[in-house]
Amino acid sequence: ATTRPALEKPYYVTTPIFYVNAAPHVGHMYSMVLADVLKRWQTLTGRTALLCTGTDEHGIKVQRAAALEEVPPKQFCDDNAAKFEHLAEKALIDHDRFIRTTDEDHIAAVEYFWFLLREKGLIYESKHAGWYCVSDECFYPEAMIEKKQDPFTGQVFLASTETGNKVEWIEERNYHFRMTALKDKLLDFYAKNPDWIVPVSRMNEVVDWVQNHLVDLSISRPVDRLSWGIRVPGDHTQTIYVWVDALINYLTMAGFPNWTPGKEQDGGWPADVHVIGKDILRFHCVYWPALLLALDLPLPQRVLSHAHWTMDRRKMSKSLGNVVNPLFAIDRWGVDAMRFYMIYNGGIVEDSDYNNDTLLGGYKKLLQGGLGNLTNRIIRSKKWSVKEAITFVRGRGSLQDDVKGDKIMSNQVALLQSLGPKANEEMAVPNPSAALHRIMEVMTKANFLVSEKKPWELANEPSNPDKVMALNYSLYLAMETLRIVGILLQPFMPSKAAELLDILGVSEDKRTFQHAQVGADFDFGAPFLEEGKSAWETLFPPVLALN
Ligand code: ME8
Repeated sequence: ATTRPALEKPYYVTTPIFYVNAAPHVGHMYSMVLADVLKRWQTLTGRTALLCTGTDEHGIKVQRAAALEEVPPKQFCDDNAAKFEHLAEKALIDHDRFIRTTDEDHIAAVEYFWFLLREKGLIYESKHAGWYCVSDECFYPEAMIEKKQDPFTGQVFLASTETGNKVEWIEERNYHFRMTALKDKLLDFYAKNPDWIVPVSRMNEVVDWVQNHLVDLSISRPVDRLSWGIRVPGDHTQTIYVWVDALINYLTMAGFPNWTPGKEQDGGWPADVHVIGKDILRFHCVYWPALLLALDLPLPQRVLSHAHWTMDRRKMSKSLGNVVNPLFAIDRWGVDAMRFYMIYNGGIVEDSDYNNDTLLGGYKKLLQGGLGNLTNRIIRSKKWSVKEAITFVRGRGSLQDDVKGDKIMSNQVALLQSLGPKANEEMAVPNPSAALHRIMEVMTKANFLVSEKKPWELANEPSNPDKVMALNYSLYLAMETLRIVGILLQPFMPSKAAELLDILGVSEDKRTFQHAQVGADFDFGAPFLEEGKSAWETLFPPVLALN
């Protein structure tokens, strides 16, 4: 990392900005944690990285939610944005900005973006009639509308076939973005960048939409319908469509309109990854690139479109109310265990059902019984000194040769040597879940190694040189595993990984990706203890099962 050019563009990752019509749930936390893990991984490798999260505050949905509570919209937004910001803090999201679409610089960026679109002749005024869904904040074509019946009231209503949310018929004059003019450019871009969307399977949906459903986009609403939004520059009878407003947040963070191509190292645009849920794929993979292409701005490098958390197999959503409060979950399980669960079990391709038993099972097996147990077994024993084992191995300087004849040990060395590079490849996809699974597998193997080698028996024969060798090497490999795994877990479980590295006595400046290699550090092994303490706290204490 030290060899990177000084002016390299910072890595820039984003989350969606969330509607403030209701409080956050674990689905929102999932996007935040995914983005955070990506950012922290880059930081670990020595790259400057930026993360932006925030709230989407304009639009009919928020306007109505505020009216329902009889609170002025700005105050309603302040109250709810604070909840998302609080979640970001509690979830240890290392964000560089919490952006709000009511921020002044964002409003200026949106107005300027509009101005440029108009300059290019890509905005025109016309009558618009169609089915609008307030919940999804978008129009749906006739072919995507169906009749539905409310199971409680029996009332029949028209809804989107895609989301099941209610639509209403709207006829009005408004401004349109000539998106159809970008059709060929979009299709050409997709063809040239088949891995732009992760998972790749989602690309088909996007291409299909552009090929078969692309129409010009209605990008404003009359003020008497939508007053809570940014006014159209030069026409204050119209308000800018909330999705156009919202998407531009990614550029605001990068300094637009002061940001221009060539200033990549300043603001970070183009984003390296937009983390989104699959529910907003079309907005990010059709509308957003169309808007950027319209202004000849570079497109984001990649879109990570993750699957959903469900409750009893139904999408967790604010409108259904079947949500888990992430703050309660963090209080109950601890933030690191919660982050671990979300990444380890959360889906990118397939939805995951949120389940406390699964969470608790993983905690017990992998964290308490796996990582915590390995730490205890090796570090707490009075039968040996891990520091001495490390010094012993360092003195011999022939790790590869010494373990050559031992399958379990040489396997562990090989696994440790490839762990960093392989996890790095998976993070580049990005597939944090795969990286985390791999890290945990290597940890599990070390527990197996300890069970097989039985250092507690080897320690009984200090005069047998073979046993002494085996004792020192098994302790060393267990310690190396903990050290390397501890370093690589930092992006996933920032506070527990730091605790683990403290217990191992790994100094602060030796916790980088470059140190996650066999033999990169021989100076660790004596725990850093808080003043006045003679032993460290258990890394993963038992948690009560409340079920
Ligand atoms: O769509 N599982 O905001 P939103 C996983 N303001 N992730 C989930 C989820 C679930 N059950 N439910 C929500 C908006 N999410 C717009 C975005 S961006 C320029 C504007 C996450 O509050 C997921 O990331 O409805 C999803 O895409 C996002 O929250 C939708 O949040």
